[in-house]
Amino acid sequence: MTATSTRDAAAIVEPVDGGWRLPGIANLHSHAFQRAMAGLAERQTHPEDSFWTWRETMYRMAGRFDPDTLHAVASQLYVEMLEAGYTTVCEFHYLHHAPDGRPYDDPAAMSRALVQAARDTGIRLLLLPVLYMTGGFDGRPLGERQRRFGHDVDGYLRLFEALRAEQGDMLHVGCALHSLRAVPPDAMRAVLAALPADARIHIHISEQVGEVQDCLAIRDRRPVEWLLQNAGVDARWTLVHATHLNDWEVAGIAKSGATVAICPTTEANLGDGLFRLRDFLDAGGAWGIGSDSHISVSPVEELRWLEYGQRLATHRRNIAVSPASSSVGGTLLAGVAASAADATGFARVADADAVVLDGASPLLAGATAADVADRWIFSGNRSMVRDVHVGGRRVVAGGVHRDRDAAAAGCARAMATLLRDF
Ligand code: NGQ
Ligand code: ZN
Repeated sequence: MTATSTRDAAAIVEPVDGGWRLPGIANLHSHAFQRAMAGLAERQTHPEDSFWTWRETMYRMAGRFDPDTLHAVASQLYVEMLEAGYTTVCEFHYLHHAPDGRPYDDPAAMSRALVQAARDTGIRLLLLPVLYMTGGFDGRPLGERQRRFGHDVDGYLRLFEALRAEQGDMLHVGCALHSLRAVPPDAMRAVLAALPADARIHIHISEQVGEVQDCLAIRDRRPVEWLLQNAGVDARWTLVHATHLNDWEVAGIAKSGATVAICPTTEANLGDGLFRLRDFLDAGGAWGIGSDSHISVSPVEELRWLEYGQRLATHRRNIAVSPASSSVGGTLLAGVAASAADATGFARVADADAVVLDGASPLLAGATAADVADRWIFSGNRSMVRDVHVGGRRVVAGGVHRDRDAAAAGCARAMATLLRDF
């Protein structure tokens, strides 16, 4: 375990003038475009609706974006993230090409739309261009609606390097492998070998039982087992979901130093299953949260449901605690703070990225540093976020982002296009 995660959680909550300062929260997993379909996949399309039928709706939405609409939807999303207390976002980006699969004149046009949205709104961005090559473990070619996601290894590395040239204080560029089903083993090895030593690597893994079964059938290993045995997983890696794990895999991820990006609201929405949180904490594993499909944009709700899922499954209370802290909120907040630097590549800058909760909120009346985290996470849905600072700049004041209205207007225009006959 890292030093931060064993520290008393109260130590990362500090009293400031009229409020309480917390570290800025890193959102470890985002597909910005999916914000446009939040609430639009909640009607039955099949008697046995599942992750896979949801994915069909998602592909329909994915097919409608261009750089302008992506910029508009991402800008609104990043405003919402900042107002909720996220100060860094890891964007797992695979809408690379035009809908027919042909690259844009600038092959990085869609990536640049995300970079611009992050710049405009003031959120820190780890951009993760995604390598996506095949439609399944059997190596089948991409389907028609997946074509805009695809690259060969050389084309991918050209995109990666073009984006990497733009890295700066507020923008890092890492590598995402979409999933084991979308990246053949030899391509994975070629890309990993070409990456700079400090590049972060994110991958979707073991989210669905069907994926575990296909991997066992074709690679004779479970997905996490295969990855740990074949990819040199270490602290530069973030494993997204890692829902279905056996004991060996729980211990193996923890020992590797990789971070697990748990996305509780999306995993609930898609019927994925529950992460083995208590076992992973006992193994000393590093973890953080992501809002993924953005059916909720709130670190409070992610952390609350991370804990509530465990309670519902075990019929117990107060699961996420540590030897250093009996506070669930404090343990959760310390957990996300501890993994942020490894997962995002941005070193923690003590005061530059911070969230100030409003000390005047009735829900914080009489609060102490020892109970602020619990009260923030477990007392409802009225936002307590007053100010948010990123890179030393205040981007949210009095709970409102400096460009809230402009972002909402731009998003409304984009949504009118995106939803036409959806
Ligand atoms: C994604 N989302 O890439 O957006 C995926 C769905 C897939 C989640 N896994 C597509 N939650 O996995 O093929
Ligand atoms: Zn995802």
